[in-house]
Amino acid sequence: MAVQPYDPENIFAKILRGEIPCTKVYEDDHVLAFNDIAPQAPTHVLVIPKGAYTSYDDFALNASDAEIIAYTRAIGKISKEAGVVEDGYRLIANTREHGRQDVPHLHVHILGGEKLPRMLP
Ligand code: IU
Repeated sequence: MAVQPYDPENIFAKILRGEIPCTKVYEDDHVLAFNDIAPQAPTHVLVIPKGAYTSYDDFALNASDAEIIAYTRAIGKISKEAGVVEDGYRLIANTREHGRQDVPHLHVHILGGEKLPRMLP
């Protein structure tokens, strides 16, 4: 299937533009993080880059080094601030159709706060 271009009307683009509210937990020049509206664990935060990247591969291949460092570092900081680091947590980046990505703006889920169900692989 062809890779879709970035859709500026996706819900996370609207959140970034302030058109839709979110419960913000972190923001810097390159990154925004907010609580998932349908949490799947006691801690469920979504971390998104501010740049217009559809998915993990788009970001990893096209973002600047500064954006990649900021995003990686922010995920570390947010996990620590959320208090999940000591007991452990899960990072998920559902990617495109087979990965069941619903919102076409890169987001990493941080899940923790309880022992999560085992998942494949
Ligand atoms: P996915 O990996 O694309 O399937 O994850 C999308 C997530 O975005 C999912 O967990 C939703 O609950 C979440 N979400 C949200 O936090 N706010 C919204 O307005 C919408 C979806 I639409």
